[in-house]
Amino acid sequence: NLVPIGRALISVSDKSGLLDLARALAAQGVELISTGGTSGMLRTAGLTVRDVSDVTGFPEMMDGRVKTLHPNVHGALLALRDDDEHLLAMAAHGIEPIDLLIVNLYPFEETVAKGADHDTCIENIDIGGPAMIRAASKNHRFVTVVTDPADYAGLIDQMKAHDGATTLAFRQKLALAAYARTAAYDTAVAGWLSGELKQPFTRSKSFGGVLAQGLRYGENPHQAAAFYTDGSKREGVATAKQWQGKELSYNNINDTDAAFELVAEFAGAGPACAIIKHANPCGVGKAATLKEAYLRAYACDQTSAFGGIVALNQPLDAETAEEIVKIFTEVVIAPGASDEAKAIFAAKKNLRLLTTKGLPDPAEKSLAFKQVAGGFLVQDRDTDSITAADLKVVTKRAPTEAELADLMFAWKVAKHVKSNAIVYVKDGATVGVGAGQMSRIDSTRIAARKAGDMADVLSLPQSPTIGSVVASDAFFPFADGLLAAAEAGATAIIQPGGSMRDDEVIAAADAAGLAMVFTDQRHFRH
Ligand code: 93A
Repeated sequence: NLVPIGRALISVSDKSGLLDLARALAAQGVELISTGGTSGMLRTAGLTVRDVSDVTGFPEMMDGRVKTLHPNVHGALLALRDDDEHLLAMAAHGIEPIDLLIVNLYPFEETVAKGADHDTCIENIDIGGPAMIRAASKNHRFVTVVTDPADYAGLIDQMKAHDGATTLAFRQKLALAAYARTAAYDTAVAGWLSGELKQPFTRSKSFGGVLAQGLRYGENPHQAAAFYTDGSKREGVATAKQWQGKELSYNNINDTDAAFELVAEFAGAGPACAIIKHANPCGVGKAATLKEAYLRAYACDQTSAFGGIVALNQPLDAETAEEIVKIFTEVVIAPGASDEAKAIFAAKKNLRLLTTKGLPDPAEKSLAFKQVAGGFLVQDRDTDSITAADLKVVTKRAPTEAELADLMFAWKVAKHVKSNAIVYVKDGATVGVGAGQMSRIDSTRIAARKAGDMADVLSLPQSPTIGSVVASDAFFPFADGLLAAAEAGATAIIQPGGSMRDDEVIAAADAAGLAMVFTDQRHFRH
């Protein structure tokens, strides 16, 4: 898979590192072809270079709009070197192969950032550059393409190590970077034009992804919206098969995603179920059967579960389906469903059933985006998890085995609750969830109050938080939150630790006879 480099086309706007690169290529005996500005600079430095107009037989024209857009250039980049017809076409038309393309584009992004006028921005939309980059990238089996001066040194090292050739792995890596570059470039152009025309481009076919479906509306009816897939084919709402019911809405997709990502944390841990409303869990349970897991999740907050989204970590079976249809549920997602279960759902026209081939992998690395005015934030998805061995017991009393199992369960759930998150768990099911509050103590109290409300609904003799354990997604800044949890009847706590007042919080836990463990890991989610 080594391909030697005999001829290179260099056409760069950013001329940094150009001379060193060209000298190194010339020293390897590579023939250089260049566009106007680039060739001028190379010639001034004493290098031998052929003008692209000599290759195309046309002058650069129309203010440089047409320089390299010619079959003698594109044929030279695209021809398959092991295809007889391609070789014959090259011979018939006098096309000489180009093995290396060095291009960086007109500085469109920088021109816009400088506040240039409309016509200047238009003139800085590079056409020939991206065309060549895409051609060379497509043919990376034979052609090497470099789109970033930061890769010049690596290219020269590669050629020195392989007697003037490059490896397929190297060309593949550069081709990926090249397509990412042209994609980002065109996205920048679309973004600028969208601003110029004061028109959003929500429904464009490609928007950092592929248009999967135009949506009736967004979070609210006055917002236009669409659903894009990112090409990753990750198991989840984007790749699920819908069996029945009307089209998913924007909020359905968002909630279904939250539900399935949460229940995926319990892969291999026996049957588990999560019920979601407004992207937060209103109940999560595991049990010996899926039906029991659903009922335990439902029992946490029956009021909120109405019209919710149900996610299961195992294929939907008939007995669970029978339970689910007893109340109004918007969506059920599971890694499969039995024919009997499908038949039970078929009678419920408004219930959507989605099935996948498996569960998403909570440890799979990918990126998460969040928009802010004028830009967006990018971060790794929160893929961290812990085992019991990572926990540090900080109180005099260590958790019992039963408490430990519930603490681990609560911690997994808390990761999927909007901050400030407080989760009470008893015997493998949530009994109180406090989500999205600005103060941790409010989340602690709200969760306990909701648990008390459910005790009334279910005519329980006492609040289910009595004898429960509690997870907090971030440290307790003061002892008050912890004391509120103890007051609600919790006996053990899991939290990251790391507060300035940890000593105070630990002392309060000891005084209340609580067991507390630190995870040294935080799970904010906003
Ligand atoms: O105006 S273009 O889109 N038309 C072309 O045919 C073309 N070919 C290369 N711009 C074109 N380029 C770009 O010119 C390259 O992408 C590079 O950014 C720039 C280098 O021009 P020069 O060598 O004259 O400085």
